[in-house]
Amino acid sequence: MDHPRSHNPNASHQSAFKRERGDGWRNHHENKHLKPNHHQQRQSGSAPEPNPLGSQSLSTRKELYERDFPVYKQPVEVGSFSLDGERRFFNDARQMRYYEEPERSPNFDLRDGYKDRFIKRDDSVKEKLDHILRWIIANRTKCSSSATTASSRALDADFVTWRGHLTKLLTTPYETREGWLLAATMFRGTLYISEVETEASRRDRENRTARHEEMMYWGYKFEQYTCADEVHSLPDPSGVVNTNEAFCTVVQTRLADHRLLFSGEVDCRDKDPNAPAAPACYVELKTSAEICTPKQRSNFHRFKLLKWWAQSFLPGVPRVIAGFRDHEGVVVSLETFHISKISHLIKNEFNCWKPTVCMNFCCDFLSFAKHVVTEDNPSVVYLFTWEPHRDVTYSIHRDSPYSFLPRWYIEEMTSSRDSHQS
Ligand code: 0WD
Ligand code: CA
Repeated sequence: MDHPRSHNPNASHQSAFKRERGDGWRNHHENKHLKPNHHQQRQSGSAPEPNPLGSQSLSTRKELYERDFPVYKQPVEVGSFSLDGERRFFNDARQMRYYEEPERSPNFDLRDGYKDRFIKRDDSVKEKLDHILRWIIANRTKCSSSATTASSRALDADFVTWRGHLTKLLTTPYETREGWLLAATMFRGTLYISEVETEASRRDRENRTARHEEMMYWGYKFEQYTCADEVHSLPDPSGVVNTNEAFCTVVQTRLADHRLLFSGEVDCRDKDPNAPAAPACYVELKTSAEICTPKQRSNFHRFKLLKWWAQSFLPGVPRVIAGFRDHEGVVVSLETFHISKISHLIKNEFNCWKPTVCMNFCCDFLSFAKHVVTEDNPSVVYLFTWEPHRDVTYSIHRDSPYSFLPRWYIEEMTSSRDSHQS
């Protein structure tokens, strides 16, 4: 095992960088995580520009992030939206579903309906941040900064993104298989982060086996067995599974000094009207292969629980209900995992993941992004690239196909800001 370089585990710094009030991001060379590196250039519609600060990168070595848990404010739900069976946006909770506790040994057949009652979302369509942006426009007053005259900031957030993108950041120090590409653009003082599909992930998507395609359906079928459309109705497993439909929560929170506004898809809520307010009433549903050997249990703890924890911890969803299924897609048992207890559950696992490493890495990546992304311009994209066993690097792309903030969003945000100020 290698040792951390000059890492002081007692240091209580909350960010990879030293920030001097009013001076923006300085002294970044003092930071051990940021190091000179060969600047990775990527192809785009135009030639990438040289990085003005010289070549820099961010280490993903987990040893560097084993410090005190950073401040993570309790996430607050500021709104929600729905996508219908044709993927149309609605600024309401019409797609909310209610969890119905199944009986002890349910025997759900997850293969039922795959051939004849399944409408699959077209996952070659890249929606980027569009649904979140639609929600922002419909809810300007909820997320606008009050100090509009002093700054050009339009939103009360440093970052706007999908929860799923943050999940990828949280798990990066432990990921050994799949890299990522995250595009970042600054517009009116807020950084928007949107994923770009990697070549490897596109290849995987285009070459899925029939078995894999079918297994992707199983998770949605499990939702249909356990969720009702109305608070007083029951689940209807005879219906059609349509994966265009979604209910998404929008939450606001803060990680150290990063104010975050993000959205995540929520499976269902507790049907008890006295359940705590959202997001505490939400339930995440998962399916997983049944665990028969100590090796399978260890892998489940080391890999799957990391992803489950990261995904639900971020928006403050307190529990995951897992359906364990056999090889034929029949659910044989159910288990509830409380997010706040997962870190205790894994403590006996040798060399296991640590929540603090996940959160500190995410925090330092966001600091790195704030430091790198300097030009406030929706046609400039800073593309952050990561491959396992490498550092995070970036390249800059002007007027390229990576640009992702739609014209309708820029125009709406610009005109309503001007009308507020005049
Ligand atoms: O187009 C894209 N590249 C992306 C679109 C990337 C990531 C997300 N999205 C958006 C979609 O608009 C969707 O409504 O995903 C939304 C959900 O966002 P999220 O909550 O931030 O994503 P994540 O936490 O990764 O996944 C949550 C659930 C998944 O449930 P499980 O239990 O399997 O984790 O959202 C579904 C899936 O049911 N999901 C997606 N739905 C639509 N498009 C996608 C996706 N790309 N990925 C996961
Ligand atoms: Ca789920």
